Amino acid sequence: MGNAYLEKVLNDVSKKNSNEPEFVQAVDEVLSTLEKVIDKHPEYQKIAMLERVVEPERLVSFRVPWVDDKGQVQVNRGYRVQFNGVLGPYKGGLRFHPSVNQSIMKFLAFEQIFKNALTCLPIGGGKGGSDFDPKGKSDDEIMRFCQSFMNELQRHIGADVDVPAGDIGVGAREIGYLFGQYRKIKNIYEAGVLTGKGLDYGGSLARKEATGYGLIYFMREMLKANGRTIKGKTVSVSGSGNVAIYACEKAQEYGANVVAMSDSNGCIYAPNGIKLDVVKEIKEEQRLRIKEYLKYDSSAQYFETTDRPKIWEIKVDIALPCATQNEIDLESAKKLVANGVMAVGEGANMPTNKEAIEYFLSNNVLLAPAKAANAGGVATSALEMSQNSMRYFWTFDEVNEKLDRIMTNIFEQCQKAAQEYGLGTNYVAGANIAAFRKIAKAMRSQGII
Ligand code: NDP
Ligand code: 2IT
Repeated sequence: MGNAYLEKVLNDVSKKNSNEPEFVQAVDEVLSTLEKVIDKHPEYQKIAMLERVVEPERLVSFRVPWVDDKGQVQVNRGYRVQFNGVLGPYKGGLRFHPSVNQSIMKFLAFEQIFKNALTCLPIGGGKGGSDFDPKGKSDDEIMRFCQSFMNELQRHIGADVDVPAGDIGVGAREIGYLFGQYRKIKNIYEAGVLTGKGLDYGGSLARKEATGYGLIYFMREMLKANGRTIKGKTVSVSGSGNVAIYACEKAQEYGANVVAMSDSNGCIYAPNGIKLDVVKEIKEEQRLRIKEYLKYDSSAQYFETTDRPKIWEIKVDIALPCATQNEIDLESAKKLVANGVMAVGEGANMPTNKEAIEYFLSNNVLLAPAKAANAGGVATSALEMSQNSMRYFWTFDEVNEKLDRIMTNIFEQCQKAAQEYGLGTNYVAGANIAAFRKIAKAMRSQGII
């Protein structure tokens, strides 16, 4: 890094958080693209702009005891990170997955600040979750866990304070149990305290589809700006959860041939095109493994995950990582490039590690960065908050049109910032610069807090 101030802050972050590799990675990825912006603003050092941006405003960690179906008490750890509230109430999802720890929570909350800034809606950055593993749990166990989690979380959230939503392992079912418990404890119908709610009690139409659809809207704009289209392209989508399913749906609608999807156990390859209704039935209804897909499509093949996901070895024009962080490393990136990949769209948060990002960019692969490309989910959450405030709701088409406009605008911001700084089609840097400028400006206006 050419800027001494940036270098110092990054070194300090690495030292202070040496046991938080994902968090340090996320900070490094942002700071390493901000050199020219920081050069332009020497005054930032005196007001410790970067030191403040990398330090969470608040972080809570709490005990979550719950009783399993056998009557045994289990204990998990819950978190909420309220990273930066300069642009609005803290906003970001809850992740329930055994891998959750403070490093993962902080990296996700940090990314969320920038993503939320790009939406141009009034939302700050936060994230939370637990190391609870929802796999194999009964519906009753999920409910008891969510209730216990909310017993503590309710002290820290509110429609104008901090508004959680879903993420890995947290969907409409979990949000329903969380909302019910919040309402019971607080004795208030505060619809805007959570987003991703069911449509029958304050949820927004198109929120379920928003992250996946938004990713494809961003991809459409990125390809258009480079004289290409999605139509007729071969696509792989990792994961088979909320983001993956609706990215697949919109890509298919745009005329792509989606040939592969996955879960943590392995991937399916369906050269004739994924039958999405089957995936929805397996994942949204039955909550089973993706391998079950073979029962419904005799031309499909299944590859078990070993040391790294097999899905990136499949030849495609467009790869859409929609599962989890660091799912594409340098080795996988090399396979994708060798197979002629033209574009990568990050539906998951930080799915591509730093070496893989650099490899894609230096091989002229168009890369749609997570902070920008998957912002459709949180943007539509903010639209859910608006509807709740108005005590009104918009139709599916109204929300979807707003989402499309927001994603198009996010792409334009990334493109403009990249052009302004002579970075060509490096939308990774473009996204970071556009978001950082907005956050820094607001932080300066609000004084040293
Ligand atoms: P879901 O829980 O609905 O689905 C997650 C999918 O990813 C599942 O197929 C899961 O497989 C797979 N997966 C999760 N962890 C791993 C892992 N460690 N290794 C391999 N596969 C894994 O989550 P979402 O679809 O909501 O989230 C997916 C990604 O998108 C996450 O990175 C999330 O942060 C990001 N995101 C989500 C948004 C949203 O609105 N939901 C918004 C923006 C980003 P398995 O079932 O086997 O665990
Ligand atoms: O990573 C994300 O942006 C999300 N999980 C969605 C957050 C939200 O508040 O809708």
